[in-house]
Amino acid sequence: MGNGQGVGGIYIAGHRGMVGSAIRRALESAGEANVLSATSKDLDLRNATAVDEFLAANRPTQVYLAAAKVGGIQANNAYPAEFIHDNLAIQDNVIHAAWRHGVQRLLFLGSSCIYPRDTKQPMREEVLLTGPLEPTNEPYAIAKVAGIKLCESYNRQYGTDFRSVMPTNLYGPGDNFDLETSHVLPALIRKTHEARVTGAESIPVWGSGRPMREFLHVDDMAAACVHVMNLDRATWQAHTDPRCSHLNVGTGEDLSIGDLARLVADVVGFEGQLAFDPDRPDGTPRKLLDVSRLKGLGWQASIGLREGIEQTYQWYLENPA
Ligand code: GFB
Repeated sequence: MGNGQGVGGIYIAGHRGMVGSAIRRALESAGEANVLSATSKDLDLRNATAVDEFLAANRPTQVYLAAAKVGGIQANNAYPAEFIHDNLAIQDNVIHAAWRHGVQRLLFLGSSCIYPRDTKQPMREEVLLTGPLEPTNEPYAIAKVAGIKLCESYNRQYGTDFRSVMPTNLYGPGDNFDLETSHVLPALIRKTHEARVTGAESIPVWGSGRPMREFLHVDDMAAACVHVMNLDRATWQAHTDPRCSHLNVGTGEDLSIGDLARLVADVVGFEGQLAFDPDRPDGTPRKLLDVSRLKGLGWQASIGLREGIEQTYQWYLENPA
C-alpha cells in the first residue's frame, strides 16, 4: 500500500492492468519517482470505505483512474452484471474520495463504446447521449458514461479538475490473451501463433469479419494520458465544455476485422485460411473516433499498427501465460 514516502505523489488506480502499467512505465521513464499504487488484494476499489481510507492516508495530488473491469465482446455479453456494477462502484468510490481528500487533478479512462451504435463516423465527442448504445456492451458503456458525468458534476459543483479520456480499442504488452474473455487483437495473435506452430489449416475468426475497428497501442494511450493530465487548466477548459468534457484518444484510422486477421497472419507468418464464424456476434459495425480535439491540444498517436502488432507478438512470445 502506498510508497512509504508520505503524502503527495501520483496514484495509479489499476497499475497492474495493461493501461495502468503502461502509464506507470511512462511516468517512471519521465523521471517521476513518487508513484503510488495498491494491488487489488490490498485495496478493493469496490469498497468505498477502503478507498476513502487509502486516499486519506496517502493524499495523492494526481490520480489516474485506469482500474476497470474490462473484456472483449464475449466477456461483456457473458458478465453484464459485473461490467456495470464493478465499474460503477470503482469510479464512484475513487472519484468521490478524490474530491473528499483534495486530489488536485484526476484523469478518468473510459472507452469509445460510450457512443451511440449508429452514429456519424468518425465520432466527435458531442455525439455522446444522442442515440441507443450497442447492446453487447451497453452495461459497460453506461458505467463509463456515468464516470464522465461524475467528473463533470464534481467539477461543476465543487470546482474540481477531473478530466476524462475515451480510448478506442487498445492493445499491447500486458494484454489479456485468454480466448474467451480477451479483445480481438490478442485473440488473433494467440490463435494465429498456435495455428502456425501446430500446422493448422485455418483459424476461427468470430463474426463476419466486416466490422470496422480502430486500434491504439497502449504506450500511445499512456503518453496521451500523461499529456492530458499535464495540460494546464486554462488550456483544458478552453478545449472542452463543462457538459462535454471528455476527449477521444485514437489514431483516426480503422480497418475491417478480416483485414486485421490478415495483417496478424502476415506478422506471425501463418499462411492458412481464415474461417469466419457467423454464430459469434459482430458487435457494433464501426466506431472510428474523431481525434481532432486532442490533436488541437498537441497530441497524436505515433505507433503504427503493423509495428505495434510486431512488438506485441514479441511480448506474447516472451511472456507465456
Ligand atoms: O475486440 P472485441 O472483442 O470487442 O471484438 P468490440 C471486436 C470484433 O472482432 C468483433 C471480432 O466483431 C468480434 O466478433 N472477433 C473476431 C473477435 N475474432 C475474435 C476473437 O477471437 N475474439 C474477440 N474478442 N473478437 C469491445 C467492448 O467491443 O470493445 C468493450 O465489448 C470495449 O466494452 C472494447 O469497449 C474496447 O470492439 O466489439
